[in-house]
Amino acid sequence: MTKSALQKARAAYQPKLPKALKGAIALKEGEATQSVADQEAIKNLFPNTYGMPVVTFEVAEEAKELPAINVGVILSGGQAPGGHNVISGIFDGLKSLNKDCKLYGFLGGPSGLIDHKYMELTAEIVDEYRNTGGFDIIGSGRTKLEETAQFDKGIEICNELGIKALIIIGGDDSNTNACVLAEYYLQKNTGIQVIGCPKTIDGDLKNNMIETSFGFDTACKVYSEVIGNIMRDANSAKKYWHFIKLMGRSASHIALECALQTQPNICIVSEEVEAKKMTLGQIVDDIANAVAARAAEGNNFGVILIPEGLIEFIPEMKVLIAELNDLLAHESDVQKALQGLTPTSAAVYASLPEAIAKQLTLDRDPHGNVQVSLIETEKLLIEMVKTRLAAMKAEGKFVGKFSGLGHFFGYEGRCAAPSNFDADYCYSLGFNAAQLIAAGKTGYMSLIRNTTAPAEEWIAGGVPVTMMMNMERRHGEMKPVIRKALVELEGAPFKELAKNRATWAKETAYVYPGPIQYFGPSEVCDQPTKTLMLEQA
Ligand code: FBP
Repeated sequence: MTKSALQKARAAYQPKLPKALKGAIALKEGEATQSVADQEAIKNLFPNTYGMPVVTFEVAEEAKELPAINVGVILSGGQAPGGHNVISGIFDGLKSLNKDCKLYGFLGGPSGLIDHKYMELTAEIVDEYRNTGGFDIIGSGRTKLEETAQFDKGIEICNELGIKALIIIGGDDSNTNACVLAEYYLQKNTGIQVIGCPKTIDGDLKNNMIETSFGFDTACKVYSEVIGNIMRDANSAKKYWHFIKLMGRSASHIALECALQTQPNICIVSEEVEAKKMTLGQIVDDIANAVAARAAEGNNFGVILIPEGLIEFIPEMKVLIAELNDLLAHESDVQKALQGLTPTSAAVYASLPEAIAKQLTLDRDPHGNVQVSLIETEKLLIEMVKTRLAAMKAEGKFVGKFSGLGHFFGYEGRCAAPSNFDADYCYSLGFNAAQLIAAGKTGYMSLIRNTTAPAEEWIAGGVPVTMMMNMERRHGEMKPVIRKALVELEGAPFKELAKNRATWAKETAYVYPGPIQYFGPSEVCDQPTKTLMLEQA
C-alpha cells in the first residue's frame, strides 16, 4: 500500500495515556448507581447489571500477573475518526496484561459476530492502522444485535475461539444493545463479558459521565476547516450565500461546534426550532431578513450552517415524517401510503418542492427512521429563501442580489486521520477497556474523564451502561435505551452562540481555523472542541 508522507510520519505517533493507565493499575469502586430515569423499569429489565458502581483506575504499587485471555472487538454504525486507535489501544492494553492475550476482530460490524466472520488482529495488522482514520481494519455495519438467537450465535463463536470478552465500539443504540447482551450473557452464566466504547461524530452520546464521544473532535475540525475556506471564498468573491448542511443526525452539536469555531452569519439549531415551535416559513423569513439586512450594507454574500436533522424538528414536518414512517412501515407502495396522510400533512407534503417530497419517502434506516442525510434541506431552504426575497424585492424590502449555493459535509469528516485529541482519547478508551475486562467488569462503558486537561491527568475507569438509560417509545413499544444528548438551550455552547449571533449575522466576523495540525505547538495541535471547553469550564 503506498502511503503519503504524513501517513508515514503519523504512524510513529505514540498516543498519550492517562497517568493511571501507564503502569500497575488498582481499581477503586464508587457508590451503587441508578439509571437517569425509570429506575424500577430498568432495574427489572437488567437485574444482573443494574446498580453497579462507577469504577476508577488508580496507580498501584505492583502489577498483578494475569492469565492470557482472548477478546473480540466489533465496530458498529457510522465511521468516526479514531476507531483504529481504540483497537490499537485494546491490543496494547491486552498485551500489557499478558503477552499471550489474543484479539479477534468481527468483520463488517455486529453481523460478523452472528455470521461468525472474524480475523485475528496480530501486531503486524494493528501496526498498519495506528493513528489512521477509517474503520477499514475490520469494517463496520448497522446490523442491530437485539435478538436472543443472535446472542446465542455469539456464544457459539466465542466458545469456539475461547473469547472471554467482547468490546462493542458504537453509539447510543449499539451501547444499549451491548448492555442487553451483557445482561443476557450474565443470566446464562456464559462467562463472556461485554464492554462498550462511546463512538459517534454526532456528539450525542454524552452525559454526566461521558464527556464526549470519539470522532466528534476530528470531524468538527475537518468541517470547520472547509467552512472557513468557503467563508474566505465568499468574502473574496462577495457574490454567493453558501448554505452548508452538516451531519449529525437529530442533534445539532456538529453545526453548533462548527459555528463556534468559524462564526458564520447564521447557524440554525434544530433544538431551538423545536423549542420555539418555529414553522418552515418562519425559518425562511429569518434567513431572508438577515440576507436583506446584509444586502442593505452592500454585502450580498454570507454563510449559513444547517444541522442535518433540522427537517425533523420543524413541528409540521415532524408530524408529516412520523405519519410517513408509520404508513411506509406497512405499505411499500409510496403512492398508496401517501393516501393515508391526514389532510394537514397532505397539505404540507403538497407544498414541498417535488424533489424534497420524494426524498421524504425514501427507504428508512434499520430503526424505521427517515435517513436525514438523504434530504437536501440546504436546497429546500435556498429555493424558499429565493422566493421570499423576490417577494420582498417587489415590496421594496430587499435591494440586493441573492445567489445561493448548497453544500453537504458529512462523509468528508468521518474517516479523517484522528486529531491528537481523538488519537489520544481513542487509544486511552481502548487501553482502558482492556483493563475493565481484566477487572472482570461487564455491562460497563469505557470511561475517560477530565478531557480538557492534558492527557496525563485524564481520569480512567468505567460507567455502568444502565446508569445512562431511560425508557423511550420505539416502534410503538417502551424500550430501555441510553438517553440521547441533544443540544441543551441552557448549556454553555448554545448560550455562547446566542450571545454572539446578532453580531455574526450582520458583520463579516468569520474565523478561518485552517487544517488539523498533527505536529507543532500544543496550542495549535491539542485543543479540544469549543463545546467541550465550554461545557467543562
Ligand atoms: P453513527 O450514529 O452510527 O455514529 O452515525 C452517524 C452518522 O454519520 C450520522 O451523522 C448520519 O446521519 C448517518 O451516520 C449516516 O448514515 P450512513 O453512514 O448509513 O449513510
